[in-house]
This record gives sequence, C-alpha cells and structure tokens, in this order.
Amino acid sequence: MGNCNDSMVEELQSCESHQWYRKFMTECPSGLLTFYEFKKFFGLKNLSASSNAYILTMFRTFDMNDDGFIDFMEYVAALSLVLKGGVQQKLRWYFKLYDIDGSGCIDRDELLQIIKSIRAINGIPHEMSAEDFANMVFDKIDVNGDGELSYEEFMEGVQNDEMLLKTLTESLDLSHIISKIKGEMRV
Ligand SMILES: [Ca+2]
Ligand SMILES: [Ca+2]
Ligand SMILES: [Ca+2]
Repeated sequence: MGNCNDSMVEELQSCESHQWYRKFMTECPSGLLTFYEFKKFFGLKNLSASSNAYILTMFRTFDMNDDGFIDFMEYVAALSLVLKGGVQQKLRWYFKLYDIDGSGCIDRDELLQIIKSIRAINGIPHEMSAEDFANMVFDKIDVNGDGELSYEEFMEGVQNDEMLLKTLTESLDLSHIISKIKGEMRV
C-alpha cells in the first residue's frame, strides 16, 4: 500500500480544483472567508491563546491583499503552495509567517511564539523545550549575531542545515490541516 503520506499528497494533488471550489463555496457562500469562518472551515475549535495567535498569523499570510478576508484566489494560492510548492517557495512563505509583526526580520520572541503554537497544534511531545529550540536556531543561523533573523539568514541558514530544514518543514507542512480538509471531502 506504500507510504501513507505520499499517497495522501498524490491524492490531494490529483483533486480537481472544482472540488476545492465546491467546498469553499459551500462553506463560504459569500466567497470571502473571515477569520472566524476560516477556523470553522478547518474544524479548529477550542484553541489555546497561542494556537489562536498562530492561526491568525497564518490567516494573515494567506490574506495577501490584507483586506481581512480570504477570497477564492488567495485560498487556491495557499493550497497550491502547501501541496506543490518547492522548498524555496515554502521557506519564503514560512518566513512571512514567522515574521509576525511584519518588520522584515524574525526576532527571538516571534520564533518562540511560533514554535510554541505549532507544538500546541500538533500535540507531539518534544525532547527539546521551545526555548532551547529557539536558542539553537539563533545560535546556528543568526550569522551576524544581532538577535534577529534576516530573510537571507533564514533562507540560507535553514537550507544549509538538514536538521533545521527537516524540523521546520515537517512541523509546518500543514498536514494536520490538510488531513482535516481531506476527511471532510470524503464525507
Ligand atoms: Ca484578501
Ligand atoms: Ca519581526
Ligand atoms: Ca541576524
């Protein structure tokens, strides 16, 4: 039967966009998802404050024109990135997601907040504390030591470190959310 994750991705990639369109239009007849609807759409309920903050950041990253809604084009763009995007594209998107205040750099608090939120959502126990992990990331890739990760430091540092790349892409592959969509589409 092969690898379950591979077949899931193949299955999702073979999905016709009209299926996604139908789901979007059924759950969101106005064609615009608010943050509240976005959470409902993905079945995200009873989130802790930090998870809620993470989902809000994700929502804002999807909302490319910053109008407070996710329209169908933004929805499709986000899904196709998640499903098909290459490493560079994904990292670029993660950088935007991590840079919560949009300053163009990721500081330690932003990284810590994201790590904590991701862990809360994924619910997987980790050997290393979120604080230690954030410190390790900065030790490794904050090349000029100014306490912030620039876009260049982030892109180069993560791509040149197999462990970081694996950890970041795995923790952020959104498989949790995709499996929720997939579950609903089967019904
Ligand atoms: Ca929008
Ligand atoms: Ca920032
Ligand atoms: Ca730096």
